[in-house]
Order: sequence, then C-alpha cells, then structure tokens
Amino acid sequence: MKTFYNHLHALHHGRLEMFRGQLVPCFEVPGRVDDVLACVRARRLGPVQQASDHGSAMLAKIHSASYLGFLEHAWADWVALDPANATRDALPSVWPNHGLRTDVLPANFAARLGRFSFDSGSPLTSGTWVAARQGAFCALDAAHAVADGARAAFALSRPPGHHAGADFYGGYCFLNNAALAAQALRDRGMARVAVLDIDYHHGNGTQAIFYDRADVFFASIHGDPHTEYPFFLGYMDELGTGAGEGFNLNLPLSRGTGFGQWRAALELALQRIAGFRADALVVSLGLDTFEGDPISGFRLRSEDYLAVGGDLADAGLPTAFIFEGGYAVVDLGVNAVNVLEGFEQRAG
Ligand code: 6XA
Ligand code: ZN
Repeated sequence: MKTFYNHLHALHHGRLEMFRGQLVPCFEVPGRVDDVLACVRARRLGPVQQASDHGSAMLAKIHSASYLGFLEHAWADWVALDPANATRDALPSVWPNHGLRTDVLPANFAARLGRFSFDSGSPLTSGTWVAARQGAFCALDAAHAVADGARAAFALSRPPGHHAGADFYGGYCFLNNAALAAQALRDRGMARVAVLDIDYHHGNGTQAIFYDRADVFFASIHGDPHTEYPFFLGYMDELGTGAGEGFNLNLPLSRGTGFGQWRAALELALQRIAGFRADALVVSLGLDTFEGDPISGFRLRSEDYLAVGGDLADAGLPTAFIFEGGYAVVDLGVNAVNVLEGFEQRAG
C-alpha cells in the first residue's frame, strides 16, 4: 500500500494547550508522525510519496470561504493584534454561545478565533495553515489513488482532521482530511462513499459536514460522549437529517471497553456500510483506542490492530486510510502499521 506523507507536518507544532484550568504541553506533537513513518519504512508497507499540491480551491468543497480565509491569515492577524504574540500560539478564550450572535464576524482577531473554534485545546501556530493544507492534500492523494484503482492507500499526516467542521476547528483539527477524501471519491464518480471513524473520539466535524447528505454514510465507534470529548455530539440518537436521515450511525462505548466489545461494534458498523452498498470506504484511523493511550480510555492491544485491519479488508471496498489521533507515541507506529498490514494480509 502506498503512503502519502505530509513532509510539512512539523511546521504545525503547538506548544501548550488548555486542559482543566492549566496550560499543559501538547499531546499532538510532530513525533507522532515521525514514529509511524519509521514503522512504515521498517516494515516495508510500500512506497512513501510526498503529497502533491491540489490548490486551495479544493478545500472549499468542504470548508467555507470565510473559514479558509481566516485560517490562511490567522497567524499574521494574531501577531498584528500584538507583536508579542509572535512568541506564543493563538488560543481562543471567548465563544459566541448561549444567545450571542454568530451572524456577525467581528474585526477583533480574538473574537474571530472564538467564532471559528470550539475549544481552547488546539493551538494555532505560525505553521498551522501550511501544515494543515499539505495534510489535506495527502488525504486527497490517497482518495485519488483509490479512485485510480488501488485497493487501499494511507494518508500519513498531522494535524488530524475529524473534529474540524465546515467553518470551525477544535480537538487538534483544522481541515477535515477524511471529509475531503470522501468528497474527492464522490467527485471521481463513486456514487456512495462510507466514512468509518475508529478514533477514540467522536468525529463531530465529519458527522456535521455530511449530516444532511444521503451520498456519504458516516459511522463512528467512540468513547461515550456523556463522559468523553467532544461531549456535545456523538450520541446514538443522531441519525442524520433531511435527505441524510438514516445515513449517520454512532456507536458510543463506555470508557474501559476492551477489544471483544469494540470488535462487535466494528462488525455492526461494517454491516451497515454493506447495507448502504458503499462504493468506497474512508477510514478515520485514530489509534487512541490503544490501552496505553495517555488521553483515552479503551483497552485495545497492539496485536488487536492486525485483526482490525483484517476486518476492514473483509468489507471488500477500495479504502483510503486517513491518520487521526493516537498519543502513545512509542507504540503508535506499530499499532498503525498493524492495521494496514492486517488489511493487506487479508486483502491478499
Ligand atoms: C481534548 C481532547 C482532544 C482529543 C483529540 C483527539 N483536548 N481527537 O484525539 O480524535
Ligand atoms: Zn482521538
């Protein structure tokens, strides 16, 4: 399987994130991808290729023009707000919730940060736009490889994407790579595309983007939002709306869930995807379901990921894997490549 690698990912390097009243070192660090890349190479998964430039216009298929304009100029605007800001990352501290207006876009940059975000755990840095844009191109490359006939492709990039919506960032995500890949597959003629999100956290951005659409089925297995981030989406009763009703599936599981129960949820999600008669599959591949993950609560072990890959291959669909979360850096490469190798072994 070919890996498309975001060679600019390290330009996004947040220093501190807000967590329960304290600024703590970021979990989402460049070493995550470095470790996976080393493992892809060591285990000879296949060729590694730098992502091509698809141009910013492609991003507008999923994200609003005002949000993309905000992201592109955010760092310059942040430093213009106060030259001292050049030494610290941008974190929002005010949001237009609870009856405040979202239909105005204030000129003040601190206000704009709040308008286009939903948490204060996602530092925006000098290199965020360039890194995230190149990461989105990785996902597009993986989708095009699959549309061109590859059984599977892997987009290895950070920052991750599944929490980002059409006009907001959060949860370490700025551009929704999986949504861009799914849209690219639609544009290449795949009539029905399924997105399966197996990150520990619900992919609220991806769900929101496709919630009213019948051509993209979104399924997610994740920590129960009653106790787990992002808390405000990801419940079982979210089924889609309008034309999209019946094309959204959330399978929340309790903190502490082990592989047996998790795998049963995977089987259910894959059955629903088969019933949808998907032409292609996009997997939001988060590895923070791992028992050693520092910020999550499932109990999957490294060897389980080989079985996960096998189960995904059994779906029989052309598959674009998009790298998402996972913070146990030492084990991340083994776990990610176990999924991909498990897939290849079963796909034959
Ligand atoms: C709160 C936790 C963010 C979760 C990010 C993640 N700072 N999402 O891994 O998949
Ligand atoms: Zn996650």
